[in-house]
Amino acid sequence: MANKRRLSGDLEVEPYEGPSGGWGSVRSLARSLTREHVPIKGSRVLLNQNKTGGFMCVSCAWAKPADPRVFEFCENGAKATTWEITHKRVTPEFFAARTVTELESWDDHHLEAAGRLTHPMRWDARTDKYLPVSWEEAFAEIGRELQALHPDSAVFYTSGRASLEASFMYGLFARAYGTNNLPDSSNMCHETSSVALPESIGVPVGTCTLDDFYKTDCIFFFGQNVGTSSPRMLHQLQDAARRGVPIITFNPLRERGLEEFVNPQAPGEMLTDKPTRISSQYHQVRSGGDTAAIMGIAKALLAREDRTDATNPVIDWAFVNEHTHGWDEFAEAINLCEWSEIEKRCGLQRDALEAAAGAYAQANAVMFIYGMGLTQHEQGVETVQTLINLALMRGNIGKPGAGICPVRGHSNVQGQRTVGITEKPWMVPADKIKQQFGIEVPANKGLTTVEACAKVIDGSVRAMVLLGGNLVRAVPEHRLVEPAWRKLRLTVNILTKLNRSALVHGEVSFILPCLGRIEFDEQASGRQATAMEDSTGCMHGSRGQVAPASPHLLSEPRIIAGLAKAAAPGRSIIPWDHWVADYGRIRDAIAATYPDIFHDFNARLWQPGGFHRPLPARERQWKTKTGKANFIVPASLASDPKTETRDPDVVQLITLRSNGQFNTTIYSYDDRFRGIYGSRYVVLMHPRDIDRFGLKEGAMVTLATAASDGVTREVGGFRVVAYDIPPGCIAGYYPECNPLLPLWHHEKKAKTPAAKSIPVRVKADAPTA
Ligand SMILES: Nc1nc2c(c(=O)[nH]1)N[C@H]1C(S)=C(S)[C@@H](COP(=O)(O)OP(=O)(O)OC[C@H]3O[C@@H](n4cnc5c(=O)[nH]c(N)nc54)[C@H](O)[C@@H]3O)O[C@H]1N2
Ligand SMILES: Nc1nc2c(c(=O)[nH]1)N[C@H]1C(S)=C(S)[C@@H](COP(=O)(O)OP(=O)(O)OC[C@H]3O[C@@H](n4cnc5c(=O)[nH]c(N)nc54)[C@H](O)[C@@H]3O)O[C@H]1N2
Ligand SMILES: [Mo]
Repeated sequence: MANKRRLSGDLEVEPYEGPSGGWGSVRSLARSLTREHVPIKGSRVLLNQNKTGGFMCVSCAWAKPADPRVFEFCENGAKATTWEITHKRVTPEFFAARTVTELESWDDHHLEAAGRLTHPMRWDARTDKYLPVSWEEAFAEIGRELQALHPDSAVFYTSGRASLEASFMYGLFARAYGTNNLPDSSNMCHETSSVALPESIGVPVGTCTLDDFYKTDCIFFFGQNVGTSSPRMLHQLQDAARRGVPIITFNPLRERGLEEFVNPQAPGEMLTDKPTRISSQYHQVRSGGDTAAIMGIAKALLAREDRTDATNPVIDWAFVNEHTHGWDEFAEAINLCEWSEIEKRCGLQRDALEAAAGAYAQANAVMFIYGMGLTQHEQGVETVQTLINLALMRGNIGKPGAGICPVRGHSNVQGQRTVGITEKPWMVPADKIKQQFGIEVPANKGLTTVEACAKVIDGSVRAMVLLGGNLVRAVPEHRLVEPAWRKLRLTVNILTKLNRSALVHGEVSFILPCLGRIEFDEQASGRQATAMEDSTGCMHGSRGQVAPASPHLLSEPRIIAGLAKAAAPGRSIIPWDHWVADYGRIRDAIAATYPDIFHDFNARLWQPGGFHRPLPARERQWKTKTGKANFIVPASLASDPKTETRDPDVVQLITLRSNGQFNTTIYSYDDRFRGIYGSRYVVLMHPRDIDRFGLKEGAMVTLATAASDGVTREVGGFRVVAYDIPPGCIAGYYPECNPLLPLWHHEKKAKTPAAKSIPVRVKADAPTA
């Protein structure tokens, strides 16, 4: 699949042979600075990115070191910064010139590229336009609308960017109003981890910190695209690789960031352009084949154990005996797995899995890193738990250089859960909330994202309040969700930029524009800071750096206070305005509610490198039902048993992010590391499948979901691109492929949409004359 090919007017494909990082990322950064018209100021702001006293990146949640580099940001973090501090504006005049129906024809890129929202707006039915409204009127009307509804028919969604302070207030507001309907982006993301990890090891988050990268002997890397999704981690991976640490990767696609890296901040490296290899073994597992692959590695380990003498065991018996529960059942399950079945399910050969087991057996301290490739499957919880089983076999939880490391997405998605954004009332300290804030936490469980969509479709949800994000685009089943969304009574979008969720609106609809994290946030007591938790359970403070995009913007805490006072008056004893005047008071309230994690919050926030939450599993204390770390036997070797089919015409569609996007924010139509330029309407396919389906590269195809529930799910206009991907698996981009994802195709327990394995058929489009 060599060489540059032009496959249509827009689409060009040229396999990317370079490393991740390197000159390519410097050029890409320069382009985004120019495009957003922020050359000088932008580059100064970047110096304060992810530094103590500076601001925390609005892109991914990867850990921020205590001793940062001069430039502690990556190409994608810089893109996110320039995207937020752009000089382009979406003003009342912008809206006056266009109806909402007209704006609906704009794509995701053009909507956000129009710039920052400047004024609160209310949709006007007569003209089909958003018209300016005062903040007071907006709060009062939203308050009246919400008060007229049953609280459980309103949903309060959060995207994972909102700060600890805003998230804490938002959770209290929803509960004071009377509902636990607090889904968040995590419901589409690492909710799988939030369910899997507590059952296995008694903590809801990963156990690794940055320090472990410097002590580890081996890294297993499953289903995470580091070069695009968390590029700053490449520094730690590069350091490990240079020490000779094996990095063993499982991913259906050969992602460049997992192959080679040149540190764009190391002048020597840039001059010689000599990349560091990242993965030492690369296993192109079939989508959904990870449980089988991990069971194969476990089987190979057990076989080694049988061959070695008792003085040098492969299994860490001391750990297994003292710290774990369920070994016998797990060992029996391993013995019952046939190699032929394992190979068929994961598409990898036995000797490949034995090689992975060999590296594992030789390493003393091993880290297990994973992302959406494991979580977004029907049985993702079991896959994650099987991975933990593998870690437990050699005592790799709770020792330096070892542990489990789910790589979280949004910059504070982990923290939101920590401070009470959850639909599960038993996850919050109801007694403390009652006592301190006079709020009765409703007893009934609220809605997850998928459940909320189902209830929008059946009409029982009437109001959607979105604290950030672009829910209409991010969820599955667009064809059913969008028309139902338009029948909502109330939609409220608290946003920085215009997106589709503000256009697909209810009878009463508001856009409430807020400050971004990079902007100064002035309140009565002066300039405010906020806090967030990174992927390694570490809290950091963040201070704005630039003047707000418009004088009419309010901060998220202030907007939440406005909504709470209007929609839930007298339902709490929270002094909302007093809190907003000084966010330190919100942090004191967080500390009083969650003292184990946040004691002395204000004092500790500005320590270099932040402060870590306590994690009992790191100390080998197991807060599980058995009081031990649990081996949990997966029910099936397949990660997607329900939708698996023997029909050879049905392939598994993986929905991917490109290097030119942050979720539904589409910076550009290019995906440099995959060599795809100019269009996102592509489907990556193995050449054998292209032949088998009688297609040619560049052919236009329609994808149709293979499901027999009477709903037609089709998207056309994709160009076929020949790609190194396992036969039987194809890949396309999220969110363009989301109409193909049935709402019911989700993780069994966690309800995370199974976006990495959608069963589809490929049909050639009739050639246009
Ligand atoms: N630039 C950028 N950064 C981001 C984001 C972004 O959109 N753009 N999004 C943020 C968010 S919210 C999140 S959650 C994270 C997401 O970051 P990731 O976890 O990296 O998510 P994806 O890019 O969706 O896909 C992950 C990888 O899983 C692989 N994969 C797919 N199916 C399987 C499978 O069955 N098994 C295995 N082993 N691998 C599989 C894919 O090939 C891909 O490389 O990134 C965050 N950071
Ligand atoms: N098929 C498929 N679907 C997926 C996924 C997948 O891999 N495949 N991934 C899932 C995952 S992991 C996630 S996390 C979700 C993402 O779902 P969301 O978090 O809902 O979506 P984003 O695209 O991150 O939201 C972007 C919007 O956030 C707003 N915004 C940006 N900054 C701020 C801010 O500071 N404050 C406020 N209030 N608003 C702000 C902007 O207006 C922007 O338009 O999508 C999920 N959907
Ligand atoms: Mo995510």
